[in-house]
Amino acid sequence: MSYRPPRVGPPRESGSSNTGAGVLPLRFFVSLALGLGILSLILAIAIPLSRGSGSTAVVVAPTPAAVVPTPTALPAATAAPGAAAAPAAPSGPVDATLDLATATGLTLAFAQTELQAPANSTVAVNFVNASDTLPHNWILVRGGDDVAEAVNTAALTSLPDYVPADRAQIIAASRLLQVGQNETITFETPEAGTYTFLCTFPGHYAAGMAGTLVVE
Ligand SMILES: [Cu+2]
Repeated sequence: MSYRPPRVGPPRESGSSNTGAGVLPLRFFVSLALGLGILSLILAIAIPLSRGSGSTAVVVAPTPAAVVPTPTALPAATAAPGAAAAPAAPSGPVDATLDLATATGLTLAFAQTELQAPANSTVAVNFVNASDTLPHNWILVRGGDDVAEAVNTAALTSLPDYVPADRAQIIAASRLLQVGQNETITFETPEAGTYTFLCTFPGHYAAGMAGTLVVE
């Protein structure tokens, strides 16, 4: 049996044996990374500059002005396409004056269901809402009950007076009169004939609030 003296020296551990060798690669990689960083920075500055100098490959972004829609002109407030404008009230002397009232209370009717007027004349209708409960209007149409029916339907959405914007079939119309209000409507009568007038407040014509103007 021979004697083997214990080993003297640094312990043989894998971690410590690599310490001395790892210093140089670490410094190498740090400086390499720094060098690459500086190089890429230079390239990042230099490449766009070279491309911008006379290169046709540069894509020009669309200008925002081409995308933003140009504002269109607002339509005139008084322009109602396809609608016949209300005729101007006659300014000359009145040839005939007619009194017209609604029924009182809740009755859906005119107090006068037949009026007479001369043809092609200036006529004034003194219209009174005699009801103490309901609003009413008065519309004279250019025809009979079929025309009145069409005007009444068109009036449903014609706030605030329930007078349609298209007045081609309307000879004369009051505004919507509230309880106790009155209005004088002056207009030119058409040629001889029988013309229907009605109230276009929703439901009133259907309940029979209508009459006739006999023009002679
Ligand atoms: Cu009415």
